[in-house]
Amino acid sequence: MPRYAQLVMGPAGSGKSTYCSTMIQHAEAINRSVQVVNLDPAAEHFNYPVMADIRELIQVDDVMEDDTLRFGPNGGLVFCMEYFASNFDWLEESLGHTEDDYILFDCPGQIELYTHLPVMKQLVEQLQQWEFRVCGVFLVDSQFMVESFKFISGVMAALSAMVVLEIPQVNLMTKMDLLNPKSKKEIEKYLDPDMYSMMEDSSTTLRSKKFKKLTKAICGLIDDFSMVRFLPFDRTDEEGINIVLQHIDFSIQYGEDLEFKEPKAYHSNLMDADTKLVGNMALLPLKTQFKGPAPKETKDQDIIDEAIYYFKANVFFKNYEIKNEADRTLIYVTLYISECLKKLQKCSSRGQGEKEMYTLGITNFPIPGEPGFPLNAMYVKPSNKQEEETMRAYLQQVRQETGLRLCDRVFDPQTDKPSKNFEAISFHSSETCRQSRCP
Ligand SMILES: Nc1nc2c(ncn2[C@@H]2O[C@H](COP(=O)(O)OP(=O)(O)OP(=O)(O)O)[C@@H](O)[C@H]2O)c(=O)[nH]1
Ligand SMILES: [Mg+2]
Repeated sequence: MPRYAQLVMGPAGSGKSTYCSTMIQHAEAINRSVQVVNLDPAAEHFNYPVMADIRELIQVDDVMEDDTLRFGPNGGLVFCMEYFASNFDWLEESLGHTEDDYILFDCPGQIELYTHLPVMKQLVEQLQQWEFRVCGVFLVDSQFMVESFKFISGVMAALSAMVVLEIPQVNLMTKMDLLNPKSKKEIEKYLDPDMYSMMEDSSTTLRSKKFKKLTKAICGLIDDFSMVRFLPFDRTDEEGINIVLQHIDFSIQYGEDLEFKEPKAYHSNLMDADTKLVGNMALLPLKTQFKGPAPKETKDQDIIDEAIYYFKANVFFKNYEIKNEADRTLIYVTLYISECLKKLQKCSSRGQGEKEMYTLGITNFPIPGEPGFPLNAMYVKPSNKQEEETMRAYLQQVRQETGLRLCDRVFDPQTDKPSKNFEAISFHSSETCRQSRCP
C-alpha cells in the first residue's frame, strides 16, 4: 500500500505550523487519520500532537551552544538538517508503518533549504523509497503578496522548491482571514496570475532597465508555462480548507482505491427526461420575470440557484467533465457569474450594480457555433434559424436573471454596499477557466 506525505514548506512565519494544526483539526472533523511530524529543530511551540519530533534527535540550541561548532541560528539549523539527513533511520523508526499512512511534515522556514541545499531533496528520495507519495505544499503569506514585486519574489521561491524537489506541488496563500476587503479584492489577481500585467504593475518599482528586461523574461516564462498558481488558505473557512485538501490528495492520488479520483466538481441535478434542448444545452426552466423561451420553474431551485451555489467550488476546475446537457447550461451560467462578479466588484451601490448587470445581460454575446463563443469544442451550434433564435433569447434570459440574482446576493439591503455574501461567492472568481474566456 502506498503511503502519503505532504512536505509543508515556506518562508519563516508563513504559517506552516498553523497550517498543520488546521489540517489536523479538519481531518478529525471529516474522520480521516492524518499525523504530523515536526521537522523544525528550532521549533518552540506548535499546537498539534506529533507522531515524531526532530528535536528528539537534535536541537538547534544545543548546536549553537557547542563551543567547537560555533554556529549562529541559521548555520545551526543547516547543521541540524544535515545531521538529520545522515540519520534517516531515526525517522524510519519513528514513523513505523501502518497502512494508508498520511503524514504532514512541518518543515523549518529557512528558505535556503528549498532553493539550493540538498537536504529536502534527500528527504523526498528517502520517503519515496519508503513508498511514500509526496506532495510539496508551499506556503506564502498573503500579507506580503499584495504588491507585484513582492509577488514575483514569492513566485520565484515557490518555483525554486518545485525545481529542486521534482514532486507535485500545491502553492497556498495563507492568512487570508487577515486581509481587509480592499486587499482581498487586490489579491484576487494574484491567485491565478497574469504575469505579463504583473510586470506592467511593477515597472515603476523596478526602475533599472536591465532588471526590467530580466523580470519580463522571468514573468514571461512563468506565464507561458502556467507554472505557478495559488490557492487561498483561510483557516476559518472549512469549505476552502477542504478544497485545498482535495487538490493535494488529487496530486498524490490519495484514496485512488476509494470512491473519488479527482476533486469533486458539482453537476446539475435538474436534467429530467422531458427537458427540452437547444443545441446540446438543456433549456431548463427558470424562476424569472424576464421574458424569453424558458419554461416556468416549479421546483425550489433553478439552474441559476445551482450555479451560484456551486460557483465557489466549480470555478476551481479547469477540466470539468460534462455529464449531461444541463451541465452545459450550468457551465454557461458559471462563466457568466464570474464575468458579472468582475463588474460588480467595481460597483459601490445596488443601483449601479443593476445598471451594469442590465447592460451586460443584453449585450449581444456570441452563441454556440459562432466564432467568438469560447466553448465551441463542447457545444453544438443550433440546427436551424428558429433554434438559433430560441438559443439566443434563452441565453439572454439566463444572463438577465443571473445578473439580478447576483445583485440580490451581493448588495446588503441595509447599507446598499457589497455584503459579506459577496466575498463568500466571489472570492475565487479569478480562478475561472483562463483558456475559456467567458461569454
Ligand atoms: N490570523 C492568522 N494568523 C496566522 C495564520 N497562520 C499563521 N498565523 C500566525 O502567524 C504566525 C506564524 O505562524 P506559524 O504557523 O508559526 O508559521 P511557521 O511558518 O510555522 O513559522 P516558522 O516555523 O517560524 O517558520 C503565528 O503568530 C500564527 O498565529 C492564519 O491563517 N491566520
Ligand atoms: Mg513552524
